[in-house]
Amino acid sequence: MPAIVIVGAQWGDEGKGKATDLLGSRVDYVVKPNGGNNAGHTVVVGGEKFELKLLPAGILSPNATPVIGNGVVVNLEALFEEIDGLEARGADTSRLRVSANAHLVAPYHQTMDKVTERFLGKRAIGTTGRGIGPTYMDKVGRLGIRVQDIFDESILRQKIEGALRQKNELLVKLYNRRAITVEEIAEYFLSFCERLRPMVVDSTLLLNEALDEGKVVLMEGGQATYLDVDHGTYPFVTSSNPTAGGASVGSGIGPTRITRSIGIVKAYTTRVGAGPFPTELEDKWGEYLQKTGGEFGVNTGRPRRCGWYDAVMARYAARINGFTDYFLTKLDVLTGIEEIPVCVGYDVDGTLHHQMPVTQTEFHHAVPVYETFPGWEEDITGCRSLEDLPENARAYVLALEELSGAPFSAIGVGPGRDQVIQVR
Ligand code: 2SA
Ligand code: GDP
Ligand code: MG
Repeated sequence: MPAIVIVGAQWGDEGKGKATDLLGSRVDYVVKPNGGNNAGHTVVVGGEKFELKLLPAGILSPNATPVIGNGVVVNLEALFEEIDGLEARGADTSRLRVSANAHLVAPYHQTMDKVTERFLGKRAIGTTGRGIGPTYMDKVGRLGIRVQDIFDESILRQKIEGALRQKNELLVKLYNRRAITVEEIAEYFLSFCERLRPMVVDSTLLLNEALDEGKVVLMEGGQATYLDVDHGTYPFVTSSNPTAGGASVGSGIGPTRITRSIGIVKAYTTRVGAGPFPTELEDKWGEYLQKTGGEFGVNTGRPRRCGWYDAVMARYAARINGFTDYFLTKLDVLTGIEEIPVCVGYDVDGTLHHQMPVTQTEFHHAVPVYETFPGWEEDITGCRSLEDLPENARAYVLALEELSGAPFSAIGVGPGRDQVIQVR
């Protein structure tokens, strides 16, 4: 009954989509437990590039059933747009199941997201503008609208009315926008009923029964540990729990059933959006990593900030998520760099830290302490075993493993499905 969870160990875009795809042929269900269409997962199959947003990347695994879990916030317009796009390219999306308890993103959530960011000014989070934060706010504030609600028109209208009362106050009085009517929102949601109905299930029953039958369930976390609203660089985070514990809540699979927790970590670090980033490079190396690694948002196209590998962050992520192993990705991007610095600790106002500092202020003041490793020139994209790697690349990988708090079980050497070194 193995339930496996995949978690981003940094600020996202570590290659979780590829990792899911890699495991896809060995799993029966792939469930997305958190986030929404703020995610962006790239999978390259046979040279063809697929970009998944709201759908789990597991939708591309022909034998797996993809599930949108209860912890996800669903934009129905985006959902059907994505389904249609995939179908047009020949993918089969007919197995997709959606939790009756997942919350829905309404058009007013997107408005609130954008307006709030504008009002925050210099303190803006740099959200994706997809309405994710406001939808989770309504969920926790008990003003949310769930998938199941749109199949009961009278309940739907009552809920919309409750949600709009407070929103319209804000929109009209504070944000100088027009009031939204119950009718327009009800109409919007009801227009999706017919298409959505056959997909809606009790996803916790489906997944737990599958585990009872000995099937393999993969939980595909969106975003990442440092974007977690509890464990990340708050307030510069998303509004869900993209960590292993959050995957349990967001899919209804009890923690005792999770047998493997895989951290996905890039051989360097990137971040999109605002917030502290100790190893960020604002020099030619930052530009080099961005260009060579193709570091641009899948969803918004925003350039990603780039920096060296941060082992302090990796150790913290291993602790928070109880990682059993790591997939190291994008090692090939470092090819050609003469000397590769790795952050092994922080100097915070004169004090050396080997673990994450406790406070936000300390993390903002953290100056990386680097250890430097010799680079390699050889093309490694064709390597398929540790022995195939040039000596310096192998030494770099082994050093990172030693510093990161969990063993490396796979190493990515290119975006393709087969460009991977299986270590164990
Ligand atoms: P939000 O929209 O409320 O979740 O934004 C809050 C913060 O979370 C960050 N965030 C992300 N960071 C990296 N990748 C994400 N997905 C896309 C991708 C991003 C894109 O895969 O490239 O296309 O821009 C993602 N989603 C949310 C966000 O930048 C804020 O810092
Ligand atoms: P996710 O959000 O964690 O799924 O990651 P994204 O898809 O947003 O970004 C990761 C990017 O790196 C994608 O363009 C992948 O195709 C690419 N990628 C994944 N693994 C590797 C790797 O080992 N090498 C290279 N060069 N690219 C990779
Ligand atoms: Mg991404």
